[in-house]
Amino acid sequence: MPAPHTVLVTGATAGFGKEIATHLVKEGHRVIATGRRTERLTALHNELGNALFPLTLDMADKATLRALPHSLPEDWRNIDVLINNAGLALGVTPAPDVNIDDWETMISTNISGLVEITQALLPGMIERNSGYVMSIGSTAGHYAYRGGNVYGATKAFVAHFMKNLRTDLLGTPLRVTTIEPGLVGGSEFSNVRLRDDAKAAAVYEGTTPLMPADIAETVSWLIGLPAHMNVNHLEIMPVCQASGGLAVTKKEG
Ligand code: NDP
Ligand code: 8X3
Repeated sequence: MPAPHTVLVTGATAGFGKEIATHLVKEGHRVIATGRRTERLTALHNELGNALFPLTLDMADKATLRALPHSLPEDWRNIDVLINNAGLALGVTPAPDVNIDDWETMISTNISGLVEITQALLPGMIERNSGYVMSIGSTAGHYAYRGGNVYGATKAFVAHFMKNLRTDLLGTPLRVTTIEPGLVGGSEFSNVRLRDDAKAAAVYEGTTPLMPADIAETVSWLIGLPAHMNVNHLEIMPVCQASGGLAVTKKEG
């Protein structure tokens, strides 16, 4: 895939997505930046200029997702790279006490929205014989932890959907990758999840977490790899993090 590319980044109003969009525009790519918060997309457009196309898009809006890319201006329709980044965790409440609406929101955003937009863009990529689908999974999709319940399961879905997609696309030049980060600060992820800014800040206290710029750098590196190379999945943690082993409960006395 020769540069520059047309890249669609979901969830570009904050965190990883905003950093990825900014990084890629500065590298000379054209970026469609999406999210629900229009004012943030407008600000990004004002900052980065016409190499960025702001598109207000709710990942729960299936009809709009299905109409892509034909609903875009003609010179933005040939999308080379899809970055499935939009997503969220809501709560760390153990399953019996959880608000089921939070589970539904995570499923509709992290799974349903992701599969809708991916399917909508694949025919064009196949027709042009060129394309890259990259999704942001999570270490939470591999390692179970208390309160991770549906969030972790949505990310396990993302990783496996991407593996199956790659199998379906074998014989085409399309590339498929899941990036699976661990602890990343500098985004709104924990503020959204914990609904409490002080608790969110405490998650990162005393750590040197990954930052959105690290994820953007990784995305850029992946896009620039030779066309015959496919990284299937890439797990990334900060040095201060490792998996924690299994839990055991013991009888008292
Ligand atoms: P942020 O909360 O900072 O950003 C999330 C982005 O997703 C926002 O731009 C938000 O836009 C968008 N989004 C959420 N819901 C919707 C929706 N219904 N429709 C459209 N856009 C939506 O989080 P991060 O940048 O940290 O997270 C980005 C991705 O990385 C997520 O998928 C997350 O699960 C994953 N991840 C995060 C890690 C971390 O530690 N931070 C680690 C591993 C993975 P808006 O609200 O404007 O719609
Ligand atoms: C975010 C990483 O460990 O907070 O996906 O679930 S974690």
